Amino acid sequence: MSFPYTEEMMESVKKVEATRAARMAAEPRRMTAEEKDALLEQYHPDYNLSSFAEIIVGPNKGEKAPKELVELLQAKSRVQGMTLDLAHPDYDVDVLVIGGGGSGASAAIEAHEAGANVMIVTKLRIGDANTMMAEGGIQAADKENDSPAQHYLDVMGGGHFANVPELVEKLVMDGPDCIKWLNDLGVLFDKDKDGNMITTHGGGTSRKRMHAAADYSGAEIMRVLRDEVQNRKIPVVDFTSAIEIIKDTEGKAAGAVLQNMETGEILIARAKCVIIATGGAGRLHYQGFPTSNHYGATADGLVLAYRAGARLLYQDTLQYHPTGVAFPSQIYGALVTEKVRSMGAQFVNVNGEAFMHPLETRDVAASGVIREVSRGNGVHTPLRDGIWLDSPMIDAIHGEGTLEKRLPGMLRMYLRYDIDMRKVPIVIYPTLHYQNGGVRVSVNGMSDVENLYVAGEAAGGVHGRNRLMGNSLLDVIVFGRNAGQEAGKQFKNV
Ligand code: MEZ
Repeated sequence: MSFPYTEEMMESVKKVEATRAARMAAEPRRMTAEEKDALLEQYHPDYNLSSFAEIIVGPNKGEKAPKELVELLQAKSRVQGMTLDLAHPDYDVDVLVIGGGGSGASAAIEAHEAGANVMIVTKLRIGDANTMMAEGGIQAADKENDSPAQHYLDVMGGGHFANVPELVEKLVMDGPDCIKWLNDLGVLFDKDKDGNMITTHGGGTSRKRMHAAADYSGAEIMRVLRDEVQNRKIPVVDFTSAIEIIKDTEGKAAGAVLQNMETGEILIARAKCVIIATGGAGRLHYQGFPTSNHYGATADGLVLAYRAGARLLYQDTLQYHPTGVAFPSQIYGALVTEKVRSMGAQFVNVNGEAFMHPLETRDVAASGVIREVSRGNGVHTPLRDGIWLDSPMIDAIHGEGTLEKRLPGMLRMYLRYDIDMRKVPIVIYPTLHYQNGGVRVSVNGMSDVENLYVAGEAAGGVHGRNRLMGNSLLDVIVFGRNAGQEAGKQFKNV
């Protein structure tokens, strides 16, 4: 196979191969604590929070939210000037779930379980969501050498202790039960020959607690949740966007104004409780970054909740996944799962130097990649300079056939462009991946507006200023279920 790499790139590949050979020849042993410290200093001697803040906030530094979001928040209401007949709604339900991804589906299932009359409304179709695109896995501390307390410390440390502690506690305490719930619903998690779940490390995690279904974990979870919604006959109104939250005379959420995306028709949904589960904002391409997000991730939940009177948290912090595709340009910005690094692939610069530990937290790793490229040590490709991710290392460490078995989606994605990641490294650069903040919620999932719940990426506080790998899928399931259960209880009292 001839790779579409330039001669210059192939020259650099030889240097990466030499680094790999030297690493494989070195006698494997654990590093001492002193060696680890020295290495960390060498990797990011001038790393500190404020230097990273400059990278993430960039030209908007000092503003509370990126300008793209400020514009959306200031946009005039789309229902102004329209006469709406709230007395004769088109839909009348106990619980209205806005959003058809992992958190919306989980919320709907639990509210239905509680006996509520539930409806999902989604501007695309159920499953058209970031959950579907999640690759690497879902974290939960359910192994003997692990504990929710250990998980808690990792999440707080990863989030720079800006996390809301009660939300983190809920996340980690409910984690093991969520894995069981998903497994019982039929998610085909990776298991060994004895039926035990296989778990791996992620950046910033002190234990192997990443549960996966190859490298299409989110798609597998979404498949099962969608089936469950269908089995329960929960109505789904698709291609219909929520454009305003309706509040009653006491200021409580009481439904939503909807708009059919195909016909433009305005519809009224009345509800005793509303759950916003519309995901994040990555598709706004803040600061012109490419994104790993699906095309519906346009901050809808933030805007809906804010206009209804809810508060937003940490709008100045976004997550750049360190490994987005930099080459080939046809898939620029697509996600290269962190699992590639969990399984041993190193970041290597154009000179063949492995300059950073592969399992740094994402904020450190993304800033490390940007810094290395800006120092002129990037791999030159036609679209943008990036960094090698030494994917052939995976088979070198774990044996031939491992990459094919554990990362089939990645392998296929690159083979389409004549790049065999088992044989040559791939070029990466950070891609806009996640909104760390979101709508402020209490531990029962309710926003500052009564009867308005927010779950999943639309809500903020769990991850502080930086999320760890696999905690988004967990957040989506834990807090989606939680909002559904709480709304289910609530509707009985309304
Ligand atoms: O949690 C994530 O964002 C995740 C697991 C992504 C990935 O690298 O696969």
